[in-house]
Amino acid sequence: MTRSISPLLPIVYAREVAAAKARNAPVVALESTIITHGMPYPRNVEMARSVEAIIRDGGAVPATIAVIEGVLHIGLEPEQLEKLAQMTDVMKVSRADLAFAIAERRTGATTVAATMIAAARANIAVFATGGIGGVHRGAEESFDISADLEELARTPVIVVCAGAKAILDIPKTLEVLETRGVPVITYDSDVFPAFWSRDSGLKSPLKLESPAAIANFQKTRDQLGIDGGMLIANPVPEEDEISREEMEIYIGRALASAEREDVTGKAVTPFLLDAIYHLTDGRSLVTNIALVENNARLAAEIAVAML
Ligand code: PSU
Ligand code: MN
Repeated sequence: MTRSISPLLPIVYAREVAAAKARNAPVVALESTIITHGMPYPRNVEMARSVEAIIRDGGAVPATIAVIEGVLHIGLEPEQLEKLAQMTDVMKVSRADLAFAIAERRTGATTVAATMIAAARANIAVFATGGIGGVHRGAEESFDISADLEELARTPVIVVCAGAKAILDIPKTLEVLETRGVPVITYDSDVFPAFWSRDSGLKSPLKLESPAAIANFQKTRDQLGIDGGMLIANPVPEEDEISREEMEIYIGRALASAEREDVTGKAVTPFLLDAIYHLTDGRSLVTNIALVENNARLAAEIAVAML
């Protein structure tokens, strides 16, 4: 581990990430909320390890990001990853509470928004995840819109995801991204994917067919001085998908129990994911793992293409 000499921010780079940065090798950031709040142990840590291995196979270096006892970690050593995956009282930190977790020496898992902030600070241009947060169904009443969308608008990181989960209002999510100037590019498909399903029923705003084209698009944005992030939607592989019609049934039931149990705020996304896991007898988790792995593969290719 390389302890940064900055007296300002407690930040630590994992050995592998520090070495990669020293030789200017491509690095792919990974979030940790998906580990602590998105999947049960031990499947969560198995997923985290396999995603890291896929990024290495793709010629890049993985940097899983988390706050551990007040220190911002850019890359976790294997024992740290294992320990985090087993913990049950980890904060879920987004833009609003990333600094809080550090200042109060807490342990926090970073969401897409907080991971983007940390990645940008560490000069990491590409980040792989499962699904982003978005505009929740019923947002016109609840005002529940993920801070991930605002972060995509302001922080220059390429986020590779499998679209937005159909537990969200996908049309409104795409509208907000358009308003905030975030390019939404579906990889090799005309339709925007819906996480577990390849097709959300909506046309993708933009489409690109190679990692080189994505890297070139980002270069052109830089040349124009356009800041902010971009979203790459990578449809789940066909053999792993669960159809939209089938998911819609489970989503309806999960949303109904969230309403019955009065779940609000940060607890909403983890609650729905867990409810759907049970409703599908664990099949949603198999799909979730497959799509994150698929995104890690593409993110490594993009990071390599950006060199
Ligand atoms: N999607 C998943 N699993 C997750 C999340 C999203 O399949 O764990 C997490 C991500 O970290 C995302 C966060 O940034 O949920 C969004 O939460 P909220 O809607 O509270 O902003
Ligand atoms: Mn929310």
